[in-house]
Amino acid sequence: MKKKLDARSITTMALLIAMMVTLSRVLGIETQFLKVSFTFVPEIIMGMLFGPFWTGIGMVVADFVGMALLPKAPYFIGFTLNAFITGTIYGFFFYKKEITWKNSIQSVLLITILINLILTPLWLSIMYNVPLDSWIIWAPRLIKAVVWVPVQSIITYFLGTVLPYKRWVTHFNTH
Ligand code: FOL
Repeated sequence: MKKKLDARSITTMALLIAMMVTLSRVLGIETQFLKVSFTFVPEIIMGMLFGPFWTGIGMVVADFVGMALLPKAPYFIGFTLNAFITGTIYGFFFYKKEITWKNSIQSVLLITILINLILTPLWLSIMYNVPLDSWIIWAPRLIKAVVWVPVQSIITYFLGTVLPYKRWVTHFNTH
């Protein structure tokens, strides 16, 4: 069920969106063919608090704001679609749920396969007009995937142990 956003939710969303933009476009590593950052942290928090639909929307807004303020490449709509799908996945796995090893690893694997190893190679190939079997698409991406699946799974799991998310869920439902 889609709930309407109240003032408090909009403020929290705005803060998380600002964190996404900063982590991905200021503190992240970006080359023409690969991005590495910790922007998944506010994305997962948004997923826990607001669910699939609003997290998808929030990540699309973060993509627009990031591209408007700190563009490092021409805009391409495929990455906006990635943002929406990724937000939907985090919401699906973490909305009002406890973070366990199982859902941490499952969410990371699904995003790595669907977004990082299927859709993004397709968008990069279209955007830069390089063949889909080019090493420039795959070499850095496969190395990142091997390192990043364990790194992101571990950080996600520990996020669940440090965040007072049960308190948040009641806050956001009762106010
Ligand atoms: N267009 C839009 N709309 N947003 C962007 O961020 C964007 N960025 C570029 C070009 N057009 C854009 C710059 N090039 C990746 C790498 C380079 C790149 C765009 C995307 C990439 O590897 N993206 C993966 C991983 C993202 C992550 O883990 O943060 C992806 O799933 O999108």
